[in-house]
Amino acid sequence: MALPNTPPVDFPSFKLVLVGDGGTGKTTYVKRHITGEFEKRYEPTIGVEVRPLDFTTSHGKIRFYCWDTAGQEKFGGLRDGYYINGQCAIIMFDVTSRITYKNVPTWHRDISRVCENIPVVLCGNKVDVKNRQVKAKAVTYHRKKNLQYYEISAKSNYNFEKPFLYLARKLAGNMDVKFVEELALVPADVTIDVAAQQQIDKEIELAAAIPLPDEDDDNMD
Ligand SMILES: Nc1nc2c(ncn2[C@@H]2O[C@H](COP(=O)(O)OP(=O)(O)O)[C@@H](O)[C@H]2O)c(=O)[nH]1
Ligand SMILES: [Mg+2]
Repeated sequence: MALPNTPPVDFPSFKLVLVGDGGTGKTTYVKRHITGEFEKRYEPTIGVEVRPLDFTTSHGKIRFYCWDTAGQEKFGGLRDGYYINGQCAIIMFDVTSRITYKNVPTWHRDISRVCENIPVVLCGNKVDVKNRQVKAKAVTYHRKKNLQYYEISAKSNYNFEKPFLYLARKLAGNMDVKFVEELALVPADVTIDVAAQQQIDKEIELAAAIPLPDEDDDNMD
């Protein structure tokens, strides 16, 4: 999976499809990785920016070609060409905006329609914002669909590497894979209360052990 006009690399590389409502922070997130910013390519035919994000793992290097829209998602779904040959995906919502979480099932359905059974991470972004609207315990969709969930803050780099590490492990079929080098990230624009957020992360872990209610009253298919 190489980019047009880009020499292929001699280590494993994967197309990563990044989706979610407009304004949730997708572009901000993928721009944090400094080398990806230098090597991005704009694909005018489908109107996407593709950034190669490299990580060094305990099992060698891995590259994610991160596909990011030019804002078309604000006008509805994305064309199939965006998803075709996608090997992994991130669905982003904004914890300060309930509607962006409500739309997660639609994004997941769109991915699943084109990409068969690929690893998907759900990200709740902007956890640096004090007055969040989607509480951690209200986030249950990933449990019904067997996705991984992380709370992140693109602006503070909080948990930046977690989604990529999960996907790298899934794609390698080895949950022992680790990242072994410090990442070059854009310096944080905001700081978060790490202790408070770690408490929330702990609550998410505990909630994961509690069975989900049977009734399906939230319209999530
Ligand atoms: N507070 C906060 N704002 C963010 C964060 N990530 C993105 N934003 C802001 O959200 C807005 C939309 O971000 P953008 O990356 O363009 O979203 P996209 O439409 O999903 O690509 C911008 O004003 C960003 O500065 C974050 O982690 N925290
Ligand atoms: Mg964007």
